[in-house]
Amino acid sequence: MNTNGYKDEHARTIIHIDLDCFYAQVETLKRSELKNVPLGIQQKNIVVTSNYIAREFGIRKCMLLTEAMQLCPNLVLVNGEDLNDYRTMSYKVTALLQKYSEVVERLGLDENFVDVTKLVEEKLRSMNSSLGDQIQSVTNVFGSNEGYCQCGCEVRLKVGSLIAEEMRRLIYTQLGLTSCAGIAHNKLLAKIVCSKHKPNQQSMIYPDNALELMLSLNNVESIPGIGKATADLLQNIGIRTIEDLQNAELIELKKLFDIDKAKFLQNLSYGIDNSQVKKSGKPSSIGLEDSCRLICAEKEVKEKLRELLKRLLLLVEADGRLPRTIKLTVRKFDKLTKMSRRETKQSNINSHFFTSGCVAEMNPNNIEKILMILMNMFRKLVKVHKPFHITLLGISFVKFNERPSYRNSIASFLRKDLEVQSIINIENLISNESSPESRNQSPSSCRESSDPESEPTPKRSKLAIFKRNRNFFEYDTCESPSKLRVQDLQLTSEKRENIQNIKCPPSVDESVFQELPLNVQQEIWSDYAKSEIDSASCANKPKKMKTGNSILNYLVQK
Ligand code: DCP
Ligand code: MG
Repeated sequence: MNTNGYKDEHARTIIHIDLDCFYAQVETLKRSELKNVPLGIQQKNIVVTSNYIAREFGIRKCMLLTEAMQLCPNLVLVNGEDLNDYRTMSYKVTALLQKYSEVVERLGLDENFVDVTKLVEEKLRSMNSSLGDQIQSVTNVFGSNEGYCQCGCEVRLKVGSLIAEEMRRLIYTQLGLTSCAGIAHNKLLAKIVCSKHKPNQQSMIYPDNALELMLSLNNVESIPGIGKATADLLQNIGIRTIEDLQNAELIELKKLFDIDKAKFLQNLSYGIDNSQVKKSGKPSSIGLEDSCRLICAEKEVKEKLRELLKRLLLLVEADGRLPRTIKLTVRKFDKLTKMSRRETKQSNINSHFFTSGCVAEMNPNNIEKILMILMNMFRKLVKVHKPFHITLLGISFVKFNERPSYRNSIASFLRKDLEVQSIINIENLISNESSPESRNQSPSSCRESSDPESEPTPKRSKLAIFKRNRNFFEYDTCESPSKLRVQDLQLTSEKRENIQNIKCPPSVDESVFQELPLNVQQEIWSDYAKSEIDSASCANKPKKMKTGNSILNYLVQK
């Protein structure tokens, strides 16, 4: 077996917990009359999830509302665009799991990995034999091999199963939620096996059935850790199935990925995953930003920043930590080139500004001092004595000190996780939108999109999001002379000859692209061209489109 020299260690015991039809369960807890009806959770024109009664009618996650209603005309719909209750419940679940191990990693809102290796060892020391019967009653065991591994993993996994059962019971009795669990010696297998028996069940896999489990998956994209972008790259060299990836020559994979990623991907196809369960912590930054109509005066900048800062301070208050670095983001619009560019600057900030812990009690002088720091940064980013045009302002706090009284306390943990808002844009954001890919990310250090805390945001069409986030579309109706009109943004006639060169980049939805104004199309195309040049200059690196914070980022099909 080609395992690229990695040893598949069985020393750990990992439990993956996934709540059943999460949003639907939370809504049912609020309204018990929903319990026995087919229930769909609606975001815009999509049913993001449904309870298991509805699933019997063929309703699937992220199905169009019209299609779902055709399948089940009696479907009861509840709007699920406000994620607050889901987020609160999600943190309660994680807090319960932390009773079993300090190593708990959140994945999205309803999944957690728990490394129970230590607990299993403790239990084993205090337990005596006859575990077999207990396991069989509660746990589905995946696979046809009954091989015997010398290292003792089988008994450890049995104890892990008992712990998983207890966890699920606790989640049910304390919070009223049913869940599934997967038990394995690594994260990858735990997550995959978890999905084998649903709902309200648990499944375990012994290491010698890993290959069988991997081969039960339809294609490489079904492997947690391989997203659409990687799957597309693999497909280009003819790798589609798990077997294809297992049998691929490393030299072929190295044409697409660096050597570590190439080995990592191939190992996944064998069920080998040495990545650790990473203890989830607080978000690394809390921020807000707002795409604004054209701002050309310092006074306007200050007012906008004041407004943003006030909102941001409420988020910081809810988070509970004391910020010590502040970052300003501006997007400058160049009237000549009709291009926009984001720039940032950061500065240390006195944590004592925030010690009151409550915005209402915060010394107004401190708010003014923070504003002064921001304006100083702004003047470093923008030559204010010359005409300038700003189309976006953002503030974030990026480093924190723990508030002493909250350190290690459950109360601290249950404070809201704010990174979602931090991902930025008051008007509403897409950067943290959980695509199936990001939900699929899981077990590795080689994630394609890196935020394990990411959670789904209400669904919205890409064009709608784009329109909402960019005020370009509103300029033609605005009356203020300071505001740019659409005509101002159009390409001048001399530049029109370049239009032929503007194409819709691959991965961008052509129909959306065609609806955009020419200047925006041009910006997208040039962002794409630049990302191509960047990646061409990094030989041997994976060719992943670097969209950063550009418009392109809004439109790339994930
Ligand atoms: N979700 C979403 N968009 C998706 C997938 C899920 O908004 N593409 C939301 C709704 C789900 C929640 O995230 O309730 C958790 O996702 P799961 O994939 O775990 O789905 P469920 O928990 O609803 O169902 P299951 O019982 O299959 O786990
Ligand atoms: Mg779930």
